[in-house]
Amino acid sequence: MSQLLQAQVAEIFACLDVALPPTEAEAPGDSLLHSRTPIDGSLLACVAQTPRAEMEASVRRLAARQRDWAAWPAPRRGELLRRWGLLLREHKPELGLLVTLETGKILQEGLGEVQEMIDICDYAVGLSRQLFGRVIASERPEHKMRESWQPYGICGVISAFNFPVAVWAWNAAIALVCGNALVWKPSHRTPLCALAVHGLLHRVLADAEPDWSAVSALWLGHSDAGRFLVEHPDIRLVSATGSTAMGREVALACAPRFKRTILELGGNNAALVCASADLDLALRAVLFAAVGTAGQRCTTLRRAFIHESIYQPFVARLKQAWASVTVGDPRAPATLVGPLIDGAAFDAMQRALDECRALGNRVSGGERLLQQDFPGAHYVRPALVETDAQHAVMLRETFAPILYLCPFRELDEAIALNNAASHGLSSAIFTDSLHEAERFTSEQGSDCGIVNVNLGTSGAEIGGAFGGEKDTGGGRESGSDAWKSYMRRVTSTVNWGQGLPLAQGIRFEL
Ligand code: UN1
Repeated sequence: MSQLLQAQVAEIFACLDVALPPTEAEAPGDSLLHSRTPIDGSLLACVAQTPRAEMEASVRRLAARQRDWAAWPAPRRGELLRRWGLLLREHKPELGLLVTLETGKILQEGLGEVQEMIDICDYAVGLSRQLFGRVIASERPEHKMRESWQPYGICGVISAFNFPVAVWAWNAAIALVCGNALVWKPSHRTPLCALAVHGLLHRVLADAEPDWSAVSALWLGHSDAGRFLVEHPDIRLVSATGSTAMGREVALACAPRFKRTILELGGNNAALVCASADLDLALRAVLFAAVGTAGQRCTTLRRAFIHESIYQPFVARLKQAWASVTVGDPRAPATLVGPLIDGAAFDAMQRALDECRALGNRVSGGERLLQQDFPGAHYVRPALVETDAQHAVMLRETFAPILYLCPFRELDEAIALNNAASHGLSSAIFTDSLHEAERFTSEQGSDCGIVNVNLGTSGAEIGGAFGGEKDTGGGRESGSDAWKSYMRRVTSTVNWGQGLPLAQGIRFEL
C-alpha cells in the first residue's frame, strides 16, 4: 500500500500548497526521519532532520524579531491568527486525513483535532483584545497600583505523537497572540503533520505586512533536538507534552536556568460509576473515553470503579460493547478503534495484561487482530480487566486500550482509589446524586486538574484550562486564563501626588 499512501500524502501537500520536504535522494540517510503510518507500517515519507546549525540560526532569527513582534499591537497579532484559522477551516478534510495517516487515529478524531486548532484560533482572536490587567487599591494616598501583562520571550513547544497538531496549536496560538516568538519540536513520528500545519501558519506570517515568518520555527528531529531546545539560553519558556519521564528531564534541565515550564504529562484517569448513574449514558461515555484514540490519549479512561450494587450488570454490558467495537483501518467510517502506534505499544499492553493474568484477574480482549491484512501493523481488541483491588499494574500508565474494572462500596473509598494514582490529570463521576457529584468535585473529592460529572475523562474543550497535578506536571494550557503562563506579570505603582509616603507607614526623613 506504501506507494498509494505516499501518493496520497503528496496530493495532500499539493492541495495545501505546502512544499513536501527533501526525501531520501536529497539528504544523507542518518539525518532522516522516517514517517511510517501505523495503518500498515509502510513508509509515508522520509524527512530531513533540522541540522544543528539551522537550529542555532533560527534562534538568532527568532531573537531578532522577538522585540518587534512583542511591540506589534496584540489585536493585529490576533488578525494573523484569524487568517490562519480560515486556512485551517478550508483545509480541514486534508489535514484530518493526514493526522489519520500519520497517527492511525480514526478520521472522525483526525478531523476533531483540526477542529480543535480552529477553535483555539478563534479563542486567540478574541483574547488578542482581552489581555486584561487590573488596577489594585494602594495603601498610599495619591498612588495607584496596576498589574499588566507583557510578552514573555521565545517559547519552545515539545509535542507528542498522539495529538500531533492540536496540542501545539493550543500553545502556538496563545503564545503568539501574547507576543512571543515560537519554536516547535514535534514528535519524530509525526513530521508530516507538523510540516503541513506549520507550513500554513508560515504562509500567513510571510504574507503579512511586515513579514512575520521569522517569529515561528519548526525543528524536526529526535530527543537531541528537544534537548537543544530545552537547554538553549534564549528560549525562556518550555511547554512540553509527553511522558512523565520526559517531563522530569525537561523540568530538571530548566530548573537551574530558571526557565518557565508548562508540563502536560501522563495521566492515569479514573471514573466512578455510582449506583444512581444513568447506565446507558455511562456506558457510552466509558466506551469513548477508554477505547477512543485506541487508548492513546493522556486523558484516556484507564480505571473504572463501579458501585457493587450495579457492578455485575454494568460489566456485562461493557463486555458486550467491547466485543462489538469495530477495530480496523482508521479511514473506514465504521471503524471506532484504529491501530496502536507501534510494536512497543503492543508489547507494553501485552505485558500489562500478562501481569494481570498472573494476579488472577479476568482479562477479556487484548488479542492481536487483522494480522493477515496488515502484517506490519498492530491492531488489538481493547481489553477489560476485572479485579477486586487496585494493583500496582493499574497505577502505571500503559498507553494502550486497557480498562481496569473494580467494585466499590462507599463513595469515599472510591475517591481514595481515584486519588491513589501518581498522576492527576482527569477524572469523572457518573451519578444522579447532587451530594455525590458535589463531593467528588470538592476539595474532599478528586485531586485531578479535570473533574467531570456525567461525561468521560477525555475530549476536553479548548475554552477551559487543560492540565493536571502530581506526575501530570502541574501545567495548564489552552483556555481560561492559561494565557497568563505565556506572559510576564508587571506590577507598577504610580505616584500621582507630590509627596512620597512610604508603604507600611515607614518614616525615613533627613
Ligand atoms: C493529550 O492526550 O495529550 O481532552 C491531549 C482531550 C483532548 C486533548 C488530549 N482535547 O482528550
